[in-house]
Amino acid sequence: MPNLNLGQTLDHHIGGRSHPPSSGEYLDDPAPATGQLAGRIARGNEADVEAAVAAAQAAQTGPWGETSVAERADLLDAVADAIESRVDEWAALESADTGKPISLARSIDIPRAISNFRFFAGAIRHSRSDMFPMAGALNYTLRKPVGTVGLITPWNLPLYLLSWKTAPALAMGNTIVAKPSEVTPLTASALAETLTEVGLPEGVFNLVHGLGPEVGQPLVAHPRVRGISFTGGTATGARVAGTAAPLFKKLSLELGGKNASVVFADADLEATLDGVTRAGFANQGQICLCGSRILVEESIYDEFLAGLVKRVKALQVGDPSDPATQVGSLVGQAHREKVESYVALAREEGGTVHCGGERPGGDLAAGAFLTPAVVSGLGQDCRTVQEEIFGPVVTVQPFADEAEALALANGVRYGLAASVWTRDLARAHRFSAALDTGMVWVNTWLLRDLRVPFGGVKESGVGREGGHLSLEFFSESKNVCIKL
Ligand code: TXE
Repeated sequence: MPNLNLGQTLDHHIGGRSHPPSSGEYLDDPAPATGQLAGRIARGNEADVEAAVAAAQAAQTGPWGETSVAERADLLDAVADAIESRVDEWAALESADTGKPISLARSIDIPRAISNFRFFAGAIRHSRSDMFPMAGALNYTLRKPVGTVGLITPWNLPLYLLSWKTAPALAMGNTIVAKPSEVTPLTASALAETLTEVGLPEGVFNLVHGLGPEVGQPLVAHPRVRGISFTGGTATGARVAGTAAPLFKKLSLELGGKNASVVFADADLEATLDGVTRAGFANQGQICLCGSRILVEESIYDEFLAGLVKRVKALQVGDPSDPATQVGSLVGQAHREKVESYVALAREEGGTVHCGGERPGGDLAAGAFLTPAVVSGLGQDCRTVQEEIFGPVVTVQPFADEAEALALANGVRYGLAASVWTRDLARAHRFSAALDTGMVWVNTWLLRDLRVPFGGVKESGVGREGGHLSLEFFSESKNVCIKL
């Protein structure tokens, strides 16, 4: 059984077993809510990446290459069962490593990781392939694994996002070198152990811990890694793309967002206030999909702003391990400082901070906590409105009509998601179609079906994950034409 305790020293996982770092060095992994050590991780380097890629390459040509769809689907189900049998322990580990409320890890992160494995097991069991008859010949399409793929994941939803890539990559028969965020590495190691335990052949899933430039970069640059699936910041994504593109790798980039929640005067006010508050502050605002720009129709602006501030002040900031906590710690001290700098910037830019942006004292003083902030009075060109803060800070802006709402919503360099709040059905359709984003929610937020396309436009990324799109990304289609 994987060790789900805090305070471990974690090596890489290469070739089905624990693999100490060739540097002999380890990195501290602090628990953000307490400042105490959550664990220590191997400090990987290029030699470790080389060892992991070699193990993955060897596995690709071994028995794994011969597994049937049914066998791979059963393995994915077995992973789901193994995680499900200890949900509370996985959730406690994730919560301690990230600072997120245990209620969130228990209701979203871990159940979603389980669903990711079950979903892709089902997806391949029911998958079909194309056949194109033509005059005197028949074409059919085979889907082959890409080969060894690199999965690079961030700190905000560690197991959720790693499983979202691992499950389809395994489903299609690839071998993996995973590089989780050095800030939140614990559940990735537990996943590696679980995969080995349920019978995944050695070398199929390899994990190299460490820093982005020391592990992520050589992984992206490795010529035998044929695909890279990356979720993280836009600046890092640009570096990843710059390295991978000349090597002609398959590349999926899920990057940042600065998403609008657009509130029309005809919306159901109470339900909208609840939904928009959740969209702004779930996971301390550290979700790429968070609605951090709230646009409100002028006629209800004052009433809406007052209702929002009231709700945000009532959010319970506290110890993430307390089930009643709604807002936990940010992921670390450095990130908190970055978010605080944006609260200061908002004031410099002439904004009004109605609540939040402060460090709570008492029992929370040692952690990276920040009270949730609502800012108004900023113009569209302000950096606070334009740049991704990735923390518990929302801006509120009024708009006069639909045209202005659209201009504000689309007027940023990101284009990941948006939510639209209205009871006018025609407007909901019209406005959703006009938004320059990869995803739109109407009268809801983060309602996810694993079959739907997930991803963004503009600087929010390239490519889509989800359902058959993930299966297509992690496979190469090959056409066979037979003359009859
Ligand atoms: O992301 P990074 P960070 C955004 C958010 C946040 C910012 C920075 O704005 O404030 O990104 O967060 C690895 N080659 N998002 O620093 O650095 C790194 O080790 C290859 C949005 O965590 O992009 C980690 O495993 N890999 C996002 C992963 O890339 C490299 C969620 C992401 O780290 C690398 C998190 C390199 N040169 C942050 N440098 C979302 N869209 O969900 C780093 N890495």
